[in-house]
Amino acid sequence: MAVIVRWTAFSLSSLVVFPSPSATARLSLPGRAFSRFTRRISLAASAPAYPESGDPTSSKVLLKGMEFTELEKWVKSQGFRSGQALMLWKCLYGNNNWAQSCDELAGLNKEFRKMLSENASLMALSVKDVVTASDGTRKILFTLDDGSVIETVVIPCDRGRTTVCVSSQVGCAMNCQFCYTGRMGLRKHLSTAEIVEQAVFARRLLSSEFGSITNVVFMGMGEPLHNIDNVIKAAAIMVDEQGLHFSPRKVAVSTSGLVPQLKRFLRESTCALAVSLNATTDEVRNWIMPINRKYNLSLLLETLREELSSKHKYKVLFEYVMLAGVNDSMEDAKRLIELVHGIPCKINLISFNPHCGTQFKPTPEEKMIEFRNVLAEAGVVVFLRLSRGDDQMAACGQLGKPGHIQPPLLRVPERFQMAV
Ligand SMILES: *[C@@H]1O[C@H](CO)[C@@H](O)[C@H](O)[C@H]1NC(C)=O
Ligand SMILES: *[C@@H]1O[C@H](CO)[C@@H](O)[C@H](O)[C@H]1NC(C)=O
Ligand SMILES: *[C@@H]1O[C@H](CO)[C@@H](O)[C@H](O)[C@H]1NC(C)=O
Ligand SMILES: CC(=O)N[C@H]1CO[C@H](CO)[C@@H](O)[C@@H]1O
Ligand code: SF4
Repeated sequence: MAVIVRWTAFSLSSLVVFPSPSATARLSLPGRAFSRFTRRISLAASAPAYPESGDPTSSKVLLKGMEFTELEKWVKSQGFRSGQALMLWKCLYGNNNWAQSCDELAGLNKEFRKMLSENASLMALSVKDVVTASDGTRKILFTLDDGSVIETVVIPCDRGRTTVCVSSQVGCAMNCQFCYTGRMGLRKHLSTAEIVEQAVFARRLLSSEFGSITNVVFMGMGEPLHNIDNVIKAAAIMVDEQGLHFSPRKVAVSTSGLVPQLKRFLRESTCALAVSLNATTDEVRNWIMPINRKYNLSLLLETLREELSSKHKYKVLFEYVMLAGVNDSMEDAKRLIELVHGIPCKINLISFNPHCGTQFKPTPEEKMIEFRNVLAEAGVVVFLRLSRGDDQMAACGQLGKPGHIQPPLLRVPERFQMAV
């Protein structure tokens, strides 16, 4: 695909030759960190990089699939102390550690390391490639055990905020009409370890360059709440205070609106929820987000209104991608105000990223600003998010590579024939 070709291959040598001065100052062991990546990436280019993670018949325990209490239980069952479990946890997730192999578990007792090398696996994914967009956005491609490929995007931002956008599935079943990943259909759910590893690896690879990676959004490939067990667990591991220690407010799971799962998420997880609204009428939403045929707008919003009334200070984030002639009229702005009335929320207005083969066009910037102003004047908390990385296909919601067999594009409602 032409747009993909514009990604420049991630050049490790340039990274080593020109590390930013602040990065060198901040990281205590820059040489060590970089040399690990060199090895990792060059190995990925040849054969199986980490055989222990590539063998599906292996009986090894996947360490990153466990919350701390489970890890502790397992470590004890192997005859070691819980203090050792905590040290291991810190090796896996602590700053400037992010251990990927037993060689990197310096400081752990020798017996314990031997047991781990025999019985545990530290890696759940192999890195295939890392590519850089012109705006600095990084895309990391990982290979799974079965050979399928997932993508993780790291988006640096000013003001010391860097976001990693993680995938939760290979492909996606939701068939949103604007979405590139949706064109793949669902191939499989990612395990907890595969989800956690994306965030750990992003920190390991890019902390020295970008500073701390502070935010996680589940907005890569897949509908996270379709894989809710693994997603809730992965999010819990990410916010563990002894480990990765992301703030729960800064780990956001983004859903297209699976209502029963959304309810469960709000009850069981401390992390943030984002809901892709993207339309203000069932007619439009049924078309661009077919999940709406199962869980319609009023059910979705009523559920949020009920669930959030008891959660103090909790705000849901609504994502609203603006499509020229489809959902960007001033009537839409007014309907949107009505729809979110009584729900503690923020609204992100996002400019649409055109990609190959899409039927939609982005709303012009002036019109987005006008739309924003209507909402703001009504007292709605609203942000404009102009897209990043769009020339590189790295923005969230357009990851993946559609195969030859694609889910059907839905019939365009009569009224919108002009818009597409
Ligand atoms: C690996 O696990 C098995 C089964 O629990 C145990 O018998 C064995 O001793 C472990 N290996 C090491 C080196 O501790
Ligand atoms: C939305 O869904 C609910 C529950 O399935 C149903 O009772 C209601 O009639 C639907 N509303 C509309 C406008 O279709
Ligand atoms: C809808 O919302 C999701 C999540 O924010 C986003 O990825 C997608 O591109 C949106 N698109 C449209 C057109 O609704
Ligand atoms: C739901 C709906 O009617 N949406 C509107 C979206 O915006 C276009 C043009 O700006 C209108 O024509 C649609 O009616
Ligand atoms: S926007 Fe999200 S939920 Fe919809 S098809 Fe794409 S990945 Fe799936």
